[in-house]
Amino acid sequence: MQQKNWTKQEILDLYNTPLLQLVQQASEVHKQYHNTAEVQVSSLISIKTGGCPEDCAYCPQAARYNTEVKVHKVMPTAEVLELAGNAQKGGASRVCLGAAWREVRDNRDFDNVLDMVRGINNMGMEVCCTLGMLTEEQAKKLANAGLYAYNHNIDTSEENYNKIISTRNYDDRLNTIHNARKAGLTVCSGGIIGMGESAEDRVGMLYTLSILRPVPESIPINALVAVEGTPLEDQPQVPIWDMIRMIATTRIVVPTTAVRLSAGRVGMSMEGQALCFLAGANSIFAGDKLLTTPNPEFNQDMEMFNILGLKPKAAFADKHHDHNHNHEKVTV
Ligand code: SAM
Ligand code: DTB
Ligand code: SF4
Repeated sequence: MQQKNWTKQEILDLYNTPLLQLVQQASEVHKQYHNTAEVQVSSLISIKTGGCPEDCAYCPQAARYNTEVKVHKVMPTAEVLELAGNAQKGGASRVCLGAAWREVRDNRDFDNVLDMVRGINNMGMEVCCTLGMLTEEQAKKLANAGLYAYNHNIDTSEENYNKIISTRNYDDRLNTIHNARKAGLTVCSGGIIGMGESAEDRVGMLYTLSILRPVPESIPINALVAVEGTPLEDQPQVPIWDMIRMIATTRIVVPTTAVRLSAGRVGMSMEGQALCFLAGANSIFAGDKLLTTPNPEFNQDMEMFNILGLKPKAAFADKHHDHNHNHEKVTV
C-alpha cells in the first residue's frame, strides 16, 4: 500500500476531530488493514539498567537524576534467555531488550547482546533491541544475529525536542533509524505524550514518523510515567481521552503500522484501554514490569483479552523471517 503524504495541517485537523467521530474513522482504517482481533504482545527486558549519561527529562535511568532506580551492569545471557522463555509461556511473541546506553559501543557487552539476540531468535520469538544510537555496521551485526526490529523513539516533535533532551539532537535520532533500515531491520519508533507538549507537538511527531520511507512497522505511543526525581516528576497523568485521540490519529495517518499502547497502562482502566484498541491500537507491552516501572500482570492482560475477545498475535506473522537460522556464516 502506498503511504499517503500527509501535511501537518491535515494531521492537526484529524487530531482535532470530535472524539467519537475520530475513533469511528480510525476503527474503519484498522479493520481495513488489520485483523482487529489480534494484538501483538511484546515483553520488555531491561538488560542494562540505570546510570545513563543522557539527560532525557522523562527518564528514571539518567544518572544525573536522583531516582530510586538501582544501576545494574549487563545481565548474564542465561538470565535473559530464562526471562524470555517465561514471557513466551505467558503469550509474548516478541521480546524487546532495553539498555540504558547513549549509544552502542563495540565491546564485550555488545557481543553479549548479540548472543542474547541469537538465543531468543532460536526460541522462535521476534527480538527487538533498544540500545541507543547505532552505526550501520552495528545494525548489520544485530541483523545478522537475527534481530527483527530496532526501537528508537523520536519521542516528540522536532521543535520540542531540545526542551526534553539536550545531550543529542533530532537528527541523531533519525540517523540511527536510517542505519537500522540500511541493515534491513524493521523499525519501531514513536514517542511519549503527557510531557507538557502542545497538540502541535504531538502532530509534529506523527508528521515526522509519517514521512519516513518505509514508515515504521511499529509505533509505540507511551503515556508519560512521571517518576520521582526526574524533571517531569510533577506532570499530571495524561487524560485517557488524549491517549485515545493520539492512537486514533496514528492509526489513520500510518494505517499499516502496529500502533502500540505502550507505557502508562497501569493508570488506565480496562474500559479506557478497550477504547484504545477500538481506535486502532494493536500491540502492547505485557509483563509486570516495563524497564523500571510497573506494568499490568500477564494474567490481568489475558483476562482483559478474554473479556474483549482479543488474542495474542503469533510471532513472525508479518514477514518471512527465517528464525531457525541466523544469517552468519558458520566457520568450523
Ligand atoms: N537508551 C535507549 C534510548 O533512549 O534510545 C533505549 C532505552 S529508552 C528507556 C527507550 C524509550 O523509553 C525512550 O525513548 C522513551 O520513549 C521511553 N521512556 C523512557 N522513560 C519513560 C517514561 N518515564 N515514560 C514513558 N516512556 C518512557
Ligand atoms: C517504548 O516506546 N516504551 C518502552 C520501550 N519502548 C523501550 C519503554 C517504556 C519505559 C517506561 C519507563 C520505565 O519503565 O523505565
Ligand atoms: Fe538514557 Fe535512553 Fe533514558 Fe535517555 S531514555 S536517559 S538515553 S536510558
